Amino acid sequence: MLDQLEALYREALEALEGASDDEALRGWEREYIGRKGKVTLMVRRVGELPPEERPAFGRRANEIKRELQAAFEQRARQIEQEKLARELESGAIDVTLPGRPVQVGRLHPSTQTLRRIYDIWAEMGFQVYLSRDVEDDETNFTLLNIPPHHPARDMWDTFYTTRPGVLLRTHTSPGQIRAMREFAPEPIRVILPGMCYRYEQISARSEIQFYQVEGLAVGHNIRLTDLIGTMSDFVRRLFGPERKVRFRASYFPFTEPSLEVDLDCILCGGKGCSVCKHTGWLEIAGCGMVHPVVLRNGGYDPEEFTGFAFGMGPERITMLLYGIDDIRYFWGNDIRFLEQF
Ligand code: FA5
Repeated sequence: MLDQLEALYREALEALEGASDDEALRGWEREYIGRKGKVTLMVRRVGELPPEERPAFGRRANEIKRELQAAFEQRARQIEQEKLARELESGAIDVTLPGRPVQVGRLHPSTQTLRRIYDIWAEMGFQVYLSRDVEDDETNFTLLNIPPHHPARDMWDTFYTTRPGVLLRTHTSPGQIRAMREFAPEPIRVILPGMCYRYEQISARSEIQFYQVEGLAVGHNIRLTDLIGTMSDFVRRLFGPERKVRFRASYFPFTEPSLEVDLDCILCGGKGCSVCKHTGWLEIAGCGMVHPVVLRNGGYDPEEFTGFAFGMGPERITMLLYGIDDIRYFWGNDIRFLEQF
């Protein structure tokens, strides 16, 4: 029966050569490899063979089926091209017609904002340092001066993994420790962008995953005025020179003193609207002077070194830049939203 199969295979290949149009091709498909085709029926007869011959027959049958299918597809492409060539020669195809527009992809709005932020900090001498998304409890909290049971841990609702002490970072600040430990005692100036995760109630302003861009400068004689000047400069470079910037006292366990940076509301110009909750100001970043405990945990002597750090949210910044009123659009995968950027 194997011989019969081989003969049928050769016959099928020859017949395929002779098929010169779509109709003949479909006829060939039915006759040989269709559900009731000759090859299919012969393959089904495997049960008539003595058991020891079946595996070899089955293997060869599968090969032949694959090869005939491939030969069929190749012949179909050939016939299509021949048809096209004939149409071109006879002038039935108008090659001067404009082509169909090609759909072009684009960058996600968060990526666009991140790149603007990188460019501005690069102009100010900050390098990008990438830290990890999956962190340990110690680096995410303890080394940042947030020991277990410190009430400040309430500020970050955390996604813990099933492995004790391993979590998804709630902010990019643990990257400060990793960068310091890599570079100490050299002065550093880095930004640390990355995705953060918080087990929060999703709302128009809060997502459970969002980007942050952290910044860290450590060196000699870095003062609070350097932080204020640098942040003001950044805000004006991103939002325009006419913007007003305000600093408010705040609290973060890993900075002392701590500040929050506000921008006069882009939408209402400071008069008060629903976006700025009628205050005329929008918060865009947290910042402060690196706490001596954190400097020491990073490998710097706080008697000799000082530094500043900041953290900002690119999605919130994108919302301000484009007047987007709901953060849920960012990861909702609605192409109508994404196409606008
Ligand atoms: C922090 O996470 C601090 N680590 C920032 C910091 C770094 C302060 C260094 C001082 C020194 P905060 O929780 O405020 O702070 O978050 C910082 C920014 O992340 C916010 O201003 C906001 O833009 C963004 N952000 C925070 N939570 C969310 C959320 N749920 N959805 C979207 N963006 C968020």
